[in-house]
Formats: sequence, structure tokens, C-alpha cells
Amino acid sequence: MGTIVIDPISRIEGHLKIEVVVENGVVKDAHSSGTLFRGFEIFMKGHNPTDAQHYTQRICGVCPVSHGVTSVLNLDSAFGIADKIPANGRIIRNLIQAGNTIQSHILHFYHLAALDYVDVTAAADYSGSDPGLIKVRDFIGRALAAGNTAMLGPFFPRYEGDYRLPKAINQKAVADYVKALDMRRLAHEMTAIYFGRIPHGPGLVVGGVTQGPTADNIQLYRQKLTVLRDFIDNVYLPDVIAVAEVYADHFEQGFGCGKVLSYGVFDFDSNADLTKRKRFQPQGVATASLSLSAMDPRSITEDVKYSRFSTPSAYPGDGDTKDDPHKTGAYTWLKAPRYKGGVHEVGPMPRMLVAYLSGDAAVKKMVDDTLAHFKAPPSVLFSTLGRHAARALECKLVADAADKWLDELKPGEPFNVPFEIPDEAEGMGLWEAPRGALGHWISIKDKKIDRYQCVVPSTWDCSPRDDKDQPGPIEQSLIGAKVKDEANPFEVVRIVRAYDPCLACAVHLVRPNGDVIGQFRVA
Ligand code: NFE
Ligand code: MG
Repeated sequence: MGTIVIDPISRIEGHLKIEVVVENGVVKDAHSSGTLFRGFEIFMKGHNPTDAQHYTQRICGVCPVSHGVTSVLNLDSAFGIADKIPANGRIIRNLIQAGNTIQSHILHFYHLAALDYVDVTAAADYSGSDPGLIKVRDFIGRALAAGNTAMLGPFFPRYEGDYRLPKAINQKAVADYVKALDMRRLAHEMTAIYFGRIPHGPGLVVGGVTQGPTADNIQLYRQKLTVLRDFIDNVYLPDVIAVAEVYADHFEQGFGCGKVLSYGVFDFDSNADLTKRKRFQPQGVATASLSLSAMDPRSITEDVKYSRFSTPSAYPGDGDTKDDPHKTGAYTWLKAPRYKGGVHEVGPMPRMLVAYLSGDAAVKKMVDDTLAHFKAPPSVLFSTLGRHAARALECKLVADAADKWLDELKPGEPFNVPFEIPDEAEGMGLWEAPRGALGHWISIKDKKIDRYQCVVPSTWDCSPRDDKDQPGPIEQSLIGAKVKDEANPFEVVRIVRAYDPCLACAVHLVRPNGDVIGQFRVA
């Protein structure tokens, strides 16, 4: 029996510590901890409500768009103008989000997850003409010649022993890893057409957006989107399938909590009630036994029994945040979001499953075709590979839809409406970030922020035990998992990274002293 501590485990901003106890090659216990405190919900108090979207965008450089949109939805509702958003404003918000979602999904597969499956050393004896592959080959060659593998970040250090792809597929994946960097730049440029820049753009405003459509900006967005759609269809999706074919046992790994939640995303109307809005990807709650039900935001709570906060467990609209770094028994800076007291996973797989069960024909076809290829039932979506496949399919779904949304823009027509800051009000914004359900709640007093609460995707997925001692989704995915080689715990990192955790988002809430860590490995 041994304990494995991986800290940090995420290849993206923020620190996630995963600790598992392994006995006879099986994970017996798991703890997920956010080791960072940031305090957004505390320092925003007393500020002008319209600043909220600029502050909350800074929660994360990976998904600032989602925090921005969620914040303006929250303020639209608090200011009483949620049903007044002009079509151009609604569609441009969707297009800004689409650009960021596409960028984030490509980032996740190639730059955050692929190196757990792809053996980058296959580039070492490459003799072809792909410029990206040549660059990686020469980079590795220089480091090996100098006898200095410390130069090899982000490729090393790494775990050894379970790289299974044939050399030609490894080499193609390395070439595509480099191409994906260019694709992400292109997606950022596309997002910035309407967002103003990326990250942390000025393009969103309460009541709509700051820049309207023109024939030129529509054409520019479409040009970039066309290149991205070609990459998604002909590179990203085939690469995910190629990896999945060789690692097919990963469809059996990482099941999780068996329940999912989606707030829905990409607005098709401006209903004042966010639970009634028609959205491209629908709102709902679903289970691994394929049942679907409506989502009621009043049933969301954040538990704090094991979280370093002294404020009580509460519905986020009534909730508050006060840090308590030395709280007995607490092991993380994440709260534990729950729905009707149950543990729920959020993310691309939950969104795709809710859309699938809601009868979305396009989603049903793409999911069924992929499952048929692997001769697998829909329940395998609850797995390491199911999460990767759902994310890749969603990337195509959103990119294809965004092209149609461009046709609905009307140059010359309004793209925002004026607003007034109310003396007192409450608001709620529900949306989906690339990593899952994102909610903001505001309470305004004397035209200032009295309380502001964010419940973020990685807070759901990386959550600790709740008030009833139920482990969070990632903790549940790990408990029971097989670990073949404790010195190279590929299973643990693959299970966790398939959720695409981002701790900068999740903690939004620096420990001066850090945790005492028994073992430390960068992987
Ligand atoms: Ni820091 Fe974020 C996304 C949000 S995640 S990336 O997507 O909201 O938890
Ligand atoms: Mg919060």
C-alpha cells in the first residue's frame, strides 16, 4: 500500500494536487485539493457592478470570455434588461464564446492531454519534411546532445512505459501538436474580432456588445473559422480517433459520479428567465442510465465542510465567502458544488449527453456514429476516452454552427441597449465555459456589489467531499481505478486530465506557506 501525490497535476494555470492511496494495484482512496487562494469574491465587494465582468474575466486567462459573458448575463438580469438584448448583441456574444471554446478544446487535446499518450521521442529520427516535426526533432536532439533533459520542457519529465502508438502515428501527432499552436492563435484572432483582444477583452457590455457587425468583420471571422473547421474535421477528430483505437481500454476507465449537469449555452432568444431560454446546447440534468430532467438553479448549493472557508454551505445566491486557512479537517480551497445534494460532473461530455438525451438530431448522429465505430454503448461517455471524444465532437458541432450564426448578423442594426445601475437588485448568470457549467450571482446594495459568487466548472469537477462526505466527481473517478505501475501512474493523470481541470478558475478565491508535500513530481 502506498500514497501517490501529484502536485501540480494540471498542465494549465493554477495548482491541483491529487493524492491517491493505492493497495494491490487499485486506488482505495483519493483526494483532490486546490492549493491556491485568490479572493475574487471578497475583493469585488463595494465595487461598481459594471466592473464585475472585467474583474471576473481575470479569474482565468484560458476562459475569460466565459466569465465575461456569464457576468454580463448576471448584470443583464440584475439591471432588468435581460429580455432587451438585441439579436446582434446576442449572436456576437455567441460568436465570441464559440471562438474561445474552439481554442480551448484544441488546447486541451494537443497541449494539455496528448503527451500522456503520444511518445514525443518518435520525432528524434524523423527524416521527412514537416516543418513542425523537424523543429521538435532538432529541439530534442540539442537537449540530448547537451545531456540536459531539463531543457526538454514541456515534453519532459514524463512517466515512462505506456506509450503504445505506432511510430508513424506518434510522428503525425507530434506534427499536429505544433500545427495546433497555429490553430489556437487563429482561434484567438477570430475571437478578438468581436472581443477586442484576448485574453480579457473589452467587447462585452451589459445590454449587449461594444462592437456591431459589418460586412468586413463577418467575412474576416468566416475566413478564420473555415481554416479551423478544416483542422477540426481533418486533423483533430482523426487524431482523437487514432489515439482512442490504440487506447480503447480507456473507455472502461474513470467512470465518475454518474450524474451530469449543463446550464446550456449559446442563446437563441433573450427570455428574461435563463432557465427558459432556448439555447443551442440545452440545459438539463442527466444520468449514466440515460435519464434526463430539467435543471432548477435553486437546487444548487456549495458545501464547505472540507473547504477552507468559515462562511456556511448555501445556495450561491445567498452565499458568501470568508477564508479560513487553518480550518480543521479542510483540505482544499475549492467549495463543493452540489445539485439537489448530489454529486454532478460538468463539461463537454455532460453538455453532449444532455443534448443527446434532449433529442438533438445532429448531436445524436455524431455521437451514435462514433460509438458505432467503437461498438460501444452511450454509457462509455462516462470514461477517460468518452470525455475526450465528446470534447472533440463538440468542437466540430460549435464550429459548424458558428458559420451559420454569421448569416444571422444584421450590419447597421442595434447591438446593445442602455442600462442604469439599480440601487438594490439581485442577479444570476448561467452559461457554459469550455470546461462546463459556469454560474455568477450578484447582490447589489447602494449601487455597489454587496455579494458576488462564482460557481465554476472545475469547482464542480475537482470538488472535495461535501457536507454528507460524498467525494467529488474526479475523486470518484479515481477510487477503484487500477494502477499498473505506481512509479508511473499514467492511469491517475489520464483520468484527471480528461476532465480538463483549471484551478485558476476553480479557486478564484496564495497560500503563503504552501502545503506539506510528501512527494513531488512534475508530470
Ligand atoms: Ni481557467 Fe474556466 C473554463 C471557467 S474552468 S478555464 O472553461 O469558468 O473551471
Ligand atoms: Mg465561488
